[in-house]
Amino acid sequence: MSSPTHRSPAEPDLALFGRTPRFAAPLHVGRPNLGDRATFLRLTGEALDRLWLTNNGPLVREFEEAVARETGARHCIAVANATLGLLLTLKALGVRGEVILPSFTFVATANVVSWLGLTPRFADIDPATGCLDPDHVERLVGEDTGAILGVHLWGSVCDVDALGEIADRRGIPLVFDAAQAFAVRHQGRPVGTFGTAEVFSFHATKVLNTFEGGAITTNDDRLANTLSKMRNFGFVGADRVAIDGLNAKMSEPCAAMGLASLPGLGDIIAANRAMDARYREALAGIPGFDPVPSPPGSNFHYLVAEVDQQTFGLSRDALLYALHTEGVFARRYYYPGCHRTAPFQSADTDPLPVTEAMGRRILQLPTGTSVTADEVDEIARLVRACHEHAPAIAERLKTARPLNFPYQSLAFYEAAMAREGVKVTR
Ligand code: T4K
Repeated sequence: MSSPTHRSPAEPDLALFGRTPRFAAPLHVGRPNLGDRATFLRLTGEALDRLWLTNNGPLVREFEEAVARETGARHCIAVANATLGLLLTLKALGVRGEVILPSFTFVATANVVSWLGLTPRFADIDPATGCLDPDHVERLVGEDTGAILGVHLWGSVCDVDALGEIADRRGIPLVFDAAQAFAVRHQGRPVGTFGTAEVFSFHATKVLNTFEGGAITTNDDRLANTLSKMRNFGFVGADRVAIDGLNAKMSEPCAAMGLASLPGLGDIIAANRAMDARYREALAGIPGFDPVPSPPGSNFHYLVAEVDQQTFGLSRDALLYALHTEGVFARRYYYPGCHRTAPFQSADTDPLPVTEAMGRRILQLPTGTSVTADEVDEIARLVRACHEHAPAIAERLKTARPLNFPYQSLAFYEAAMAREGVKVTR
């Protein structure tokens, strides 16, 4: 990149052209929302005083009750993370054979299926929601299908009725990966009671976090009972192991973080909603840059947009490159789709045209309580500037080099350039 002193005055006001990046401190997708610090420290201090740090302690039990109340589910089983929650749920349900799931999800959803020795059958998604397309599920479901594993994405909820109908007809469980869907409502009903069971993530990057953590909610008494044993190695007494379990317990400090955050969750969602509206207003009318609508019951945790290369003037990845140079670490959840990742690319997969198209077009802009309204406006101005200077940026990228940023691997850069029709010579 040229240094600011050698900049041509006609060049765009962008870091790619040697200007100072807009954001000195990078903005991320997934900065944690922190709960009330004093409450967290008090609760954690009490756990230390009790010398009771994990193994179904009082804070974990209180957190489980709070999550059950929030979701309306009869049972909540707190776990160490959503990945283990999903693993235990499919295991406890005795799922065999094939599991139908979207490819358009975080790889954890598919990891769980393969770790259980089950066969993933990837189905396409509904372009309106990013969630499983029930018509494709219907075509995939057969004698070997052991379960349907839907994913509620970006604050949208799967077509729970259509999927429920297919699962009921086949007599197979319907499990929802609700990792991103805590406090999301669907037709007025909170996520947590759909299907056979739902699994939330409370990872640091989620709307409510327990550092690492997750929870399974279900109305099925037997399943809940099995799960609570399974997450504790299968123990049913001090030295009696009744079932095949593992260690998926949530610790007391993690539960303390959840308890310190839950009372403020309504405020966080209100702030998310305001940010969502501000983004939409500030981004309005940028050709080829279309924010994906947030459903009314969303937790508004993600701002997702689709980039149409033809109309915007740059590919999604070229835009990401330009944003990253400015300190805006937009992400592309979920590219390239699980079916194109190493562990799953040999799976027997139908064509997934919507998954492929969405994967190439979508990006997420920084959100969360650490992003200010002024920063939202500045990000929107930046996106607009990238559109206005698209030809100059595309030209500039031909000689740009990979950035030394966490998400700017050489492969990322090469893929971005390939979309611009430029082959990178190393
Ligand atoms: N199913 C679905 C649909 C999911 O989305 C997820 C998780 C799961 C299942 C599995 O849930 P868990 O087993 O994790 O409970 C992140 C999260 O690590 C992952 O939990 C999440 N989905 C996924 C959507 O996003 P990465 O690899 O993109 O995370 P990472 O480390 O790059 O963090 C994202 C951004 O957040 C960074 O730009 C920096 C910022 N950050 C992150 C952490 C951890 C912070 O500012 N502070 C932090 O402490 O996967």
